[in-house]
Amino acid sequence: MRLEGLELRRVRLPLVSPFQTSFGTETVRDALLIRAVADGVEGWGECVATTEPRYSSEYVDGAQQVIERFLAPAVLASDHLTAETVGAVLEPFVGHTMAKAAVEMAVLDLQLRTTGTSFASYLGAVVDRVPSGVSVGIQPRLDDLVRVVGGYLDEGYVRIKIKIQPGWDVEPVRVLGEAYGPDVPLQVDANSAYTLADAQVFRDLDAFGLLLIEQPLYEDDLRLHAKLAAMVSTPICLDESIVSARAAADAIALGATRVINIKAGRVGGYLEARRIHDLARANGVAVWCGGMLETGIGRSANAALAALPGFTLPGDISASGRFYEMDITPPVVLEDGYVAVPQGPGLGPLPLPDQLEKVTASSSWLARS
Ligand code: SMG
Ligand code: MG
Repeated sequence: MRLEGLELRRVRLPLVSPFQTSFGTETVRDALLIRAVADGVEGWGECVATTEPRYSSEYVDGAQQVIERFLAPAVLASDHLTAETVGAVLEPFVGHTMAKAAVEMAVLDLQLRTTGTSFASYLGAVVDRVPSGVSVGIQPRLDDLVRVVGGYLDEGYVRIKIKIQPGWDVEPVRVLGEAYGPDVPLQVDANSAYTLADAQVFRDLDAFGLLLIEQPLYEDDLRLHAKLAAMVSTPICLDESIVSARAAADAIALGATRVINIKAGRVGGYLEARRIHDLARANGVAVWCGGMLETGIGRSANAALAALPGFTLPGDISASGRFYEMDITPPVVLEDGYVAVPQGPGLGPLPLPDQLEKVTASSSWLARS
């Protein structure tokens, strides 16, 4: 294909409640969307970069700028662009995986819509619905946590993940076990808030039969994750550390991870995400699909990714209502604890123009020159 242009659109969606992690509190999702146009067809991508560079080094203003200055001109200059070649076209630019993933995603959606193919069939999805887990932020008090988790269990979520940080770790897990029993699938996510000197915290968590401990240590320290993994019985799962299939291969070889959280945005796109899935599966490493507070665009695409056979644990693919009063697409909903895998052409439903307009903060058009 030859792209006519790319629209970069910034949207601001207020969250239904503040989302606190070990690195900060989000109250609004400031997201960058990309609309790619060719031959009268459009495709949509969503950048998962956050407002501030706290989850990782990328942030949404920076992602927008690197797209405007470098990535968009590169893909717009290509005469034979396909979703499968975007990665190679953008390869000369180092890093910026979230920005690259958003560009590839828009081109992929456009290609799938042009050929009338669903993302699920393109990927080789093996199920038509995926189990839905929910990520629960750090709460002001333990009784708030019990109440909030109870609400999600009532809604039907099949797995609970709680955010932890030093001082909010063993106690919240113990209290949830007391409130809801040992059978509720539970996992924790530290977002790199600990050091190896905190190993005792994780040894103490071993008593609770958690599904996994997500990203306890620094993003760039596979060696220490391998050390910690050898000290505890609960599986260590890496999120931030896995920025590519190469990083995944290293982490697996080092024994740093028994489970991988796959986020297409973090690893440079859905095609790299599938490569990580394939690699993990070949090595007997379980994967699950992470979330970045996506709108219905990214959320729907994640549901299709999670329908691949190696995704054996529930993902952070919750209903739109977990974060948003009103999504920009028809809402992603929970049915008996599952989210449906979109079956129509493209990555999922298109944004609803009225709802999109309401939350748009700015937009710009980058034309082919
Ligand atoms: O989309 O359900 C979601 C959020 C899941 O906890 C979630 N994501 O480290 O896994 C993670 C965090 C990153 C959130 S960045 C604000
Ligand atoms: Mg995480």
